[in-house]
Amino acid sequence: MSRILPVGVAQLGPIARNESRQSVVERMLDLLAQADERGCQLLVYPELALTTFFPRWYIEEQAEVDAFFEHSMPNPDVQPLFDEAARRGIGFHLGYAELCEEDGHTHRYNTAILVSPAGEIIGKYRKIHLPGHADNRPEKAFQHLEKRYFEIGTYGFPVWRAFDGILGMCICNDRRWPETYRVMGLQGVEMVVLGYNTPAISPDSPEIPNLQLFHNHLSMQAGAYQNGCWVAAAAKAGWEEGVEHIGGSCIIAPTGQIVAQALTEADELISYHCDLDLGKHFTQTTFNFAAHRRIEHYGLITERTGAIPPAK
Ligand code: ING
Repeated sequence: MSRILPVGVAQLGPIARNESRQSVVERMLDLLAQADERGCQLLVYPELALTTFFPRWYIEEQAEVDAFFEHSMPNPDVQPLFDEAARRGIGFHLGYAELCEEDGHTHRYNTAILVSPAGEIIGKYRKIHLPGHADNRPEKAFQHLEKRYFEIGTYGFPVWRAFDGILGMCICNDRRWPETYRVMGLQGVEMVVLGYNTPAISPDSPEIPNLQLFHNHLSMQAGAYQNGCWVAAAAKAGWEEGVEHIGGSCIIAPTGQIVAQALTEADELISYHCDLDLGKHFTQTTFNFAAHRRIEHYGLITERTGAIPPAK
């Protein structure tokens, strides 16, 4: 008997800098209601889903920066989402900026949580691959300052037994790195859920136009196929504070095929009834790690950070 998990992906359109969390949560509740009508048991919201993508700006005042962070989770702004999701018996993934006090210090992470249908936080992930730069580059049309605002995640890439399967999380740029999926694949992950905020034109390579949507799907389709897992990815999309973010929210099967994809750059729900046993066609054959991997030849992957070409 296959384990079918009905999954929804809630793409969000632009969030203005001055849009309140209450307004965003209202939009999220509308997508939750749509997901319920489709029988979804899990709903995936984007990265940094509660505010505008503030790392596009160089902000000097720490108090101004910290206004984009959640100082506790849940909190009064998001409690209506937790309550309504639990009332409907739907679990969800939520990305947000986490400010926390740990070991006597304040820390800030780009974080995502997995919440059970009963409204309990099952797991937390903190973004590891922080793109962009920490220094101010005012000459750029827009910046990407995640290295300024967030610390590197502290949890690695864990997975959790939940929703009758094995689920993992990553965040945005993490999805471009094969190591992300493989570390979870080596823990038997059956579905990776994630959110992203991706400018349509990369500020670092504007000369490469029109490839962001292709690279977005390429990375996740490869990760899904090579690890025999589902990928459910929610974009924050559209023209947000003068920067166009790609949409392309999608659900990808362990075959690597996109089985559902958003059509717009606005708030939009996509969904699919995911067979969590589908991955076995690959993890028990082509990608039977135990039978085929040769770790004695992979040492450079963890011994070396940057590429070192041969001397001559
Ligand atoms: N955003 C982008 C992402 O990885 C980026 C950063 C854009 C990297 C384009 C490379 C090319 O999708 C976040 N938030 O990581």
